Amino acid sequence: MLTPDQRTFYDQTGYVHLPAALPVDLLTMAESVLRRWQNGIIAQWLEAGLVEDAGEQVGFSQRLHQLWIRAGKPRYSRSPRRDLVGKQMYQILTHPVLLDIAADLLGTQSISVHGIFNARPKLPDQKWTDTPWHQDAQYYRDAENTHVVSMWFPLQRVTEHNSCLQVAAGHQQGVLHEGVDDEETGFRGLAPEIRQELTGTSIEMDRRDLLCFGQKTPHRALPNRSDTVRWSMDVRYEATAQSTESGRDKGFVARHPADPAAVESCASWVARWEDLPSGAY
Ligand SMILES: O=C(O)CCC(=O)C(=O)O
Repeated sequence: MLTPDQRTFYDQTGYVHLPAALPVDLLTMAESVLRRWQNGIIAQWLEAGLVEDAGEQVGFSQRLHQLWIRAGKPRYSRSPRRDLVGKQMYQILTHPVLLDIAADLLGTQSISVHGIFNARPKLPDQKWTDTPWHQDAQYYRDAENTHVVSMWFPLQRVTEHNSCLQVAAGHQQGVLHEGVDDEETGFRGLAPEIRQELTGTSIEMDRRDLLCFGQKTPHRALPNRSDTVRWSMDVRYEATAQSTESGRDKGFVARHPADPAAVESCASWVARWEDLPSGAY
């Protein structure tokens, strides 16, 4: 739960960094989901003959990087979503700590998971994974005037050297720009002339820290200049009563004290992804 000062800071700036907010079990589950995703990617490289072995002896902070270099630096899904779906991802999305923080920020106990969540396996020397300045509402315009809180957490310490996020405070009035496709990365983002006006604050974070920001808060990731993987996850929540169409599409009601039967089960949610092929967004 947030302190009154943290809550005021979020309201005034559009973001709040919560040190040591996450329990160890949540990070352990996130790592397990990401290891499963990583095994799938490396299995594809093995099958395509790009690597000779799966490098299972290499540690989690290095393995994707080392195998990616050996494989000739192929492109892979930079924001996997469908391939994270399963029981553990459901447990992460419905973790009581995340739901309590969401309830605090959204001002309601009836919380829906927004259907856009991601992992970001970011390596050095990969311009195409460098997320440019954007507002999340540029990706779901129906939330321009509906509070959707994004929550971002790293699986290791992040600094300006290994791709921490930067946020620009005090821009919650509206969507600053409908969005352009960034020339270098293809990510949708703010137009260059708007980016120039933003003052970025680097949010350096430890494992177990959480960064929360609103759907209109401009943010970006700095490049990863380390020689290790920068692992992170981002998840989103909205008030069930005001849930958006884009949020409901692959999202679900996660907490509803007045009507517990409205909460969607893991099996029902997972079934809604079954028609999407592996690798789909
Ligand atoms: O992790 C990143 O590189 C970008 C994250 C982001 O932009 C988001 O969570 O909205």
